[in-house]
Amino acid sequence: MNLFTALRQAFPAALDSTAIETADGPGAPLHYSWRDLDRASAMMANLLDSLALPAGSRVAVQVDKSVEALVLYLAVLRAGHVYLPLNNGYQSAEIAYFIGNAEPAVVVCAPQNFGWVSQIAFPAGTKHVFTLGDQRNGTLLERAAFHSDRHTPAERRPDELAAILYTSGTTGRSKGAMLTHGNLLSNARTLKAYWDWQPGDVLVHALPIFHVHGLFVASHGALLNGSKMIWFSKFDPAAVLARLPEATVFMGVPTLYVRLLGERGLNTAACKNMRLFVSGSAPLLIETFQDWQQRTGHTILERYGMSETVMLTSNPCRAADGQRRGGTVGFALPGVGVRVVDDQGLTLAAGEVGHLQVKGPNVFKGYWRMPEKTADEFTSDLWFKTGDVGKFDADGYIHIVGRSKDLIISGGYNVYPAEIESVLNEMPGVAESAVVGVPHPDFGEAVVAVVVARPGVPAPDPSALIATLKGRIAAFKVPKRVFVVAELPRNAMGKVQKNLLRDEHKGLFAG
Ligand code: MLC
Ligand code: AMP
Repeated sequence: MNLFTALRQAFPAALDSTAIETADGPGAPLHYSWRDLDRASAMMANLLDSLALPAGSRVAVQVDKSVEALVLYLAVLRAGHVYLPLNNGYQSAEIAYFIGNAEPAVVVCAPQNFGWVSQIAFPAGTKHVFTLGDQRNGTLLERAAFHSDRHTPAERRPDELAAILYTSGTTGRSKGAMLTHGNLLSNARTLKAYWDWQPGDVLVHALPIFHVHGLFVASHGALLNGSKMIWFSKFDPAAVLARLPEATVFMGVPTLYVRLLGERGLNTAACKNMRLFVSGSAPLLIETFQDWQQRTGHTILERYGMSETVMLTSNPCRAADGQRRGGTVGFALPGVGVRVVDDQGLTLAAGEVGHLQVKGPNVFKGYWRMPEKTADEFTSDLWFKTGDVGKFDADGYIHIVGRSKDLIISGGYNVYPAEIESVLNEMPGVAESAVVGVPHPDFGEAVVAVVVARPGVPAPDPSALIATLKGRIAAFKVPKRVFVVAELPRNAMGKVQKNLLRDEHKGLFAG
């Protein structure tokens, strides 16, 4: 079934009740009814239909968060195309790669970016570039206004593509994880049941909608339950706190919890109607888990997932299913298989640390146009290698203790050291570089670069390197600090010993 059809069927009978209330942005509060979501997505889907796009066309979207951006996602599903969300921090070289690789038939960008985005997209073969602003403006809405507000959703089989999410690999080049209607719908239904979504639940939505967490876990959760969302275009801890008393469910990356804990008004009264706080995308520190319990009386439910798999494991929601334990990501979700194996692929016993591998209806179809990479990431018996390292404890709870992939997670965003190193290595004055993640009180991990100066030329200036990087890669990837050294520590095999660099700089952001 088309995922949109399943979501649409879950809309409440009272179509004129509020589906989304904006909490910030121009004109807030704006109330969007379920009927508005249905009609607006129909108009956009009709616009897409009118373009007579080939089957399986990708629609790449890099826009600021808005309700209309969510409607566009629904419209792409509805029309049966493949949604390709892009972080709005990406710069032109990053966008050029995604457009070149995915070859989208349609690109939607922010109005202020139309000039440079269209200069990338049209030569790459994209036929249509629309704009969508965060003030209900842009050519997408202007054009959609001419179309009917009725639309029959395209039939889609569960194994047909619904979305492609780009996620990087060890090589630093991003791979498009192909997610099907079946992947997304099965996961959304599993979470609806496991997290015990209730009639009357209200979700505070404060995450970006270009990644799994905000787009799928949070939005699908509310839509599939017919639940109202209080919609933030940007996370602001004080503003979110002010709306918690009206809400029952909140989802965030650990940084959001850390920042909310920084608000003096965070207490049991502010959370009196809350039913569920969910954390994921990065490890939640046990201190944050405990401080939250103390301040609010609520136990955060930590879960674990990936772009390639949507959600994999979760701490229990209902008391009958068990206790929520800090420092763990709970149990495999119903229908999901998780195993821990050693380097040879042999399954390990509880307590033993190894590679996490997973299986289930939620596991993606493969990387876009990269069959070899896809084959590399699956075992011969078709378990997906997550690149995460963990263990089961004696009670069956899963703990993530590290990663075998060289990845930094900063404020819930993934940063691939290899990508940053390759950009740094091309800069004048830089002979080579090593990028590591070190503990950061706000972002969990912060990106730090260590560079070796090229002999015979003036040593590069760290702040100049940072400034140059800001023009080339998304700001969240830019190292917070750069150190210039004479040489990188290497082992006998000549491999850079990143553990020594991490150790050396671990106290950089302490306190
Ligand atoms: C912003 N900055 C960051 C950053 N976010 N730096 C490092 N890491 C981050 N995550 C930098 C900006 O570049 C800028 O730097 C400065 O901080 C202020 O920018 P801002 O835009 O004002 O930041 P802010 O709005 O405060 O954003 C912080 C944040 C945001 C935590 C709210 O990063 C965020 O929404 N994170 C959530 C990411 C997420 O949804 N992840 C889910 C992935 S899905 P400068 O130098 O320019 O001033 C996934 C699967 C799963 O992983 O399991 O869910
Ligand atoms: P992404 O590629 O953005 O989907 O990020 C997925 C990665 O985020 C996983 O492979 C994990 O390394 C990490 N991750 C997600 N949730 C958690 C969690 N609760 N604890 C630790 N790591 C997590």
